[in-house]
Amino acid sequence: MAAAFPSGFLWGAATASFQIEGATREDGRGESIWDRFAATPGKILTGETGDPASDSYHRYPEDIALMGQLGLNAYRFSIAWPRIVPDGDGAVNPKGLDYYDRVVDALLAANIRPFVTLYHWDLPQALQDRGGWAGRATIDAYLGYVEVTVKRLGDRVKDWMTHNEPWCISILSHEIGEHAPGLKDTKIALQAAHNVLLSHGLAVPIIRQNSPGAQVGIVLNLTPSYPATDAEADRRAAHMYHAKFNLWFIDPISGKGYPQDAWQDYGPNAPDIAPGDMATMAVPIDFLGVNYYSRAICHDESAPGGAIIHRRNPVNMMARGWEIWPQALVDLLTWIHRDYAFPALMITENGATYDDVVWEGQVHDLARIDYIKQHLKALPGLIEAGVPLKGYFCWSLLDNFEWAMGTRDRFGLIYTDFGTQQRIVKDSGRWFSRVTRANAVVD
Ligand code: IFM
Repeated sequence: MAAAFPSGFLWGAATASFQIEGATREDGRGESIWDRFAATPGKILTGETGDPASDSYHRYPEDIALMGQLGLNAYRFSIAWPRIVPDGDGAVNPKGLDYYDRVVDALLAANIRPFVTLYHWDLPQALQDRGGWAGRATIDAYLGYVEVTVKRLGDRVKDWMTHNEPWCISILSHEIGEHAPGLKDTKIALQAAHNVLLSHGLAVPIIRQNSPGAQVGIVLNLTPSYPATDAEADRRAAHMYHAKFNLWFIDPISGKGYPQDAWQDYGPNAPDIAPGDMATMAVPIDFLGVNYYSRAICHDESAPGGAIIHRRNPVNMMARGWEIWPQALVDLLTWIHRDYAFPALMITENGATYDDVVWEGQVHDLARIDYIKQHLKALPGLIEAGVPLKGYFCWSLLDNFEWAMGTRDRFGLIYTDFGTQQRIVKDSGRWFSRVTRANAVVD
C-alpha cells in the first residue's frame, strides 16, 4: 500500500541563484563573494567558476517547463542580491528585478508556487570588502535589499525565506574556510552567525509589510548527532556537536537564547550581543525550513580518528561519503515538533549526489530513487502523528554548481550536460513525477 500524503501537500524542488544561473556579468549584476572565491586558484575542486553553471538565467523557461513535467506544484529558488543591488547597498539595478519578475510570472503561469530564499550565500563582494556578515553594516544593507525585492515581487510571491543555512554562511565559510569568503576565524564566524540571525529577525516584519498575507520562515541545515559508543565521553561529544551545529541556530530564533554549554565552550570567541538582539531574532515565524541530508556520529574529541564520523556503514553512502540514514530525518522532525512551536515545517532540501552517467540518452540513477523513497516513506506517519509538515523540496531540480566541489557532485532530478547545457530527466525525475501526481510514495 502506497504511503499517501494529505491533499494540498507541496511537492517541489530547490535551487540557488549562484548554483544555477550563470550569466554572472550580465545585465548589471555586481560581483559576489562566490565570484571572487571561485576565481581564486585552489578553492574549487574542478577549477570552475559560476559561469555557466546550469545557465538558468537564460534557460529558465525550459526549466519551468521541466518542473511541469515533474508535476511540481512548488519551486524553491533564491534571488541573487548582486543582481538587485550590485554594490550591496545604494543603487538598485532594475534589470535584476525585471529578471525575477519574469521568473515569478512564468512560474505562476505554470501553476507552480514560488518559494523565494532571499539569501543563499551570494553576498555582494563590496560588502565583504567592508567586513561582510561580521559587521552590522551588512545587516542594514541586507534589509534595504530585502525591502526593495519584496516590494517588487511581494504581490505575487507569498512564501519567503530570509536565509538558507546560517551554519554554512557563518561556520563553514568563516571558521572552516571551505566556502566564500574562506576565512578561518572562530570569533568572526560566531559574530557572522549572530548577525545573520539578527538580520533574519529584522527582515521578517519588512517582508510581512511588503507582501500582505505572506508566510515567512528561515531554512536551517540540521544534522542529528549520535554517540559512536555508549561511553560517557562520546555522549558528551555528540551533545556538544548538537549544541554547536543545531541548537546554536534553532534556539535563538525560538526565543531560547544560545545553548549555554556551547557558549561556555566557545569562551572568548562567543559573539558580542547588543541589548535587544536576542528578542529581535526570536520573532515568530510561519514555518521552519529543514534541510536534511545525513547524520553525524560523534567520538570523544580526544580519541584518535577525529571527533566526527559521518558514517557507520561504509557501503551505505552517497558519492560524497555522506551516510544514508533516513531514521535521522524522523528523529529530527519528531524532536523539532516536540521541543519547538513552529506552526509549520517544510523539508526545504533533501537529496543525494551520485556519479551519474548518461547511457543511451538516459540516466538510470536508481540509488537516488532509493534515497528519496526511504526518506519520504516515514513522512505520512509523522504527519498523522501531528507533525505539521506541509511540503517536501528535493535538492535539486537539476545538476548545478555544487560550491567547492564545482560541477563534480550531481544532485539533480534532471541531468545537466555542462558542455551543451542539454537537460535529461533522470529516472529519479520520472519516478518523482509519479510521486507528485499520486501524492504518495510509489514503487
Ligand atoms: O548545494 C547545497 C545547497 O546549496 C545547500 N544545502 C546543501 C546542498 C548540497 O550540498
